Amino acid sequence: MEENKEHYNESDIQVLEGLEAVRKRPGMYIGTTDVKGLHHLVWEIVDNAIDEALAGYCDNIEIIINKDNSITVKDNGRGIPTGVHPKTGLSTVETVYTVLHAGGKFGGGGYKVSGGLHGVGASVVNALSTHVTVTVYKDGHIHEAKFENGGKIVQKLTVIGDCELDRTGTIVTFKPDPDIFDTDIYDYNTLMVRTRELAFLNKGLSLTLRDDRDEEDTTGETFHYEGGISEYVKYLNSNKTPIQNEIIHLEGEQDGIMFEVALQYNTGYTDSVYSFVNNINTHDGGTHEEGVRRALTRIINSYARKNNILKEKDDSLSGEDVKEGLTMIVSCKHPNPQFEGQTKGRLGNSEVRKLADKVFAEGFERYLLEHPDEAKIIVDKNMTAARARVAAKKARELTRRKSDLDVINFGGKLVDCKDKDPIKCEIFLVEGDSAGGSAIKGRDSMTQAILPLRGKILNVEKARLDRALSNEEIRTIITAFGTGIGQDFDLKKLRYHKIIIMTDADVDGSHIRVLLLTLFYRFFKPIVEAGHVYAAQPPLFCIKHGKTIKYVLNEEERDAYLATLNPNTKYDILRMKGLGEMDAEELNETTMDINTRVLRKITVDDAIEADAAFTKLMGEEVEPRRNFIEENAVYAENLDI
Ligand code: 28F
Repeated sequence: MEENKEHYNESDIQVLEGLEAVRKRPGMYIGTTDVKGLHHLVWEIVDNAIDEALAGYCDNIEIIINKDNSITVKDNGRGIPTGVHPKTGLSTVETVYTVLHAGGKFGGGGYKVSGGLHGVGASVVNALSTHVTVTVYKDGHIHEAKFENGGKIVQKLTVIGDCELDRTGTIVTFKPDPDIFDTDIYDYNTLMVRTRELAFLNKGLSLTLRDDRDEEDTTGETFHYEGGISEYVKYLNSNKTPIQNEIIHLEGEQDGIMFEVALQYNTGYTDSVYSFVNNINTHDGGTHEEGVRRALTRIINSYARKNNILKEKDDSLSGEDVKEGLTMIVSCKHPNPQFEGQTKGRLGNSEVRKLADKVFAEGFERYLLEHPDEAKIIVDKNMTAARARVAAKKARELTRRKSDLDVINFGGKLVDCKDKDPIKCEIFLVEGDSAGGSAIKGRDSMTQAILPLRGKILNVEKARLDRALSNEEIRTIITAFGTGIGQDFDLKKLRYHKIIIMTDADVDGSHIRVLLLTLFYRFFKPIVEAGHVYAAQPPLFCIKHGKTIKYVLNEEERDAYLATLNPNTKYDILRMKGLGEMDAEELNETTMDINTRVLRKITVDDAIEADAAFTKLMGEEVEPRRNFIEENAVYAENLDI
């Protein structure tokens, strides 16, 4: 200890202990150390650049994925201050990059308006990286500091050159530590989707993403939206048919709280409403969203009554009725947001409800008065939705009564399993009768239920709830799941914890799978979100080799297996045609047996992207659907069971 004192002073030790704590428990600071955590590091750095933009000093941010999967972020802001920080005695650059929570504790003036879920900043990125370089252009000089090995400074902030006096900004390069993260490979699409979202949410700001691992990417993609969230709505409605010409965009400010909302109705039946606070998606809504929804319902009702569209005897339109076909983005920038709920995905500040209500009510009422034709189209749509709601309620009651009576007895379609413990039970939704037959014979009757799908699955993207509920296949699925639907939905009642879609590995199979996923996503979203939905992966090839039979999923696996065989053996490769051609034993062994099968978990990492993907795939446009391929964003990850 005595010796150390010659090299380290008190604050050095505190710094090292702080960064060491981050390395010991990275999850506490960035949530996870999987691929999600890896990407999280990028946003921690980008957020600092966005704060500089929100402060009004930066309008251009670049993100570069370097060849070695390190990341460079550049901005044209004022540059991190280079002088000595009064509280630490270190340069401000070093302070920001080594002192935990420096942004909050040491930051004077202004407020952090952006910031990820954890908002832990640059020092955490430094702690979890093998190399970090910070370059600041400021006061005619280029300043640089370097850190290695989890945030240890190896080059104090030094002037390494000169630049034009008016050139300012910050450049940060970091390489995530492979000892910390499960993977060190960045996914372009993941970074692109969020980069684009940040551009939508911060109008006027240019964000460029470039992938230097890709020889062909020389310029990168630049995202810049003068219209901000209006353009987000336009993007989300791009494969839908809007029923208004314009996008309504309203904004207001009070006591440093900025609130804005953009919306446009379309001919569809689902709603796409997303809300954000300080650029963070508030999945569970909150006061900003509530204020808007309340005002929307109130203003539409009063307009409909005043214009005698709703008669005195008619019931008022409900919140459900006015959201059908609504695409809306709500965005709030708040200096002191209170995030509530288990996942902190809900805004709690009550003053925002009032502000949102006021801004929305005034602006929307004026819009309806100034656009009588469109007002009529909107209210007519709401009225139709109300009638459908009543019809759907009746249909739902039918399914419910059926499920209450007897789950085994619905048309003899479902072949249920004996065990009743949902955790152990699986249901296979099987394409076609013949595969259904093999699956019934080949299953483990204790835990595996089979539901053969005979008829066509209705495309729920193009049908309202009441019509969907009159579809036989859909009714059977709802009854089998046991959860109910719509307002009655209850995840706890799910009868099978694995819902396995078993379709052929061809285009028709993909189509059926997408129809089912659309149904699940639109009507049973919590089931998908909770990770209960899987796709079975029937093999594409069967390799017979002497007495050995090997099934493989794709060409790569086939070639890899063949490479292991003695080149002098005479083997047979059979291309498997379809589930229906396998007998019960084969189907069991290749696709159903929990010991040998490979399942793919269907995940919804990004609800907004999944929403856009389903609209594209299943909406009016034919072309995107035809182009549907396996590698869709909706099937985010592989999972072996
Ligand atoms: C590539 C990542 O990190 N950009 C940043 C600034 C600008 C200032 C600043 C940052 C002051 C007290 C902390 C400049 N001039 N991009 C970035 N640009 N941080 S980070 O200040 C740091 C705070 O403690 C800045 C005047 N005020 C602020």
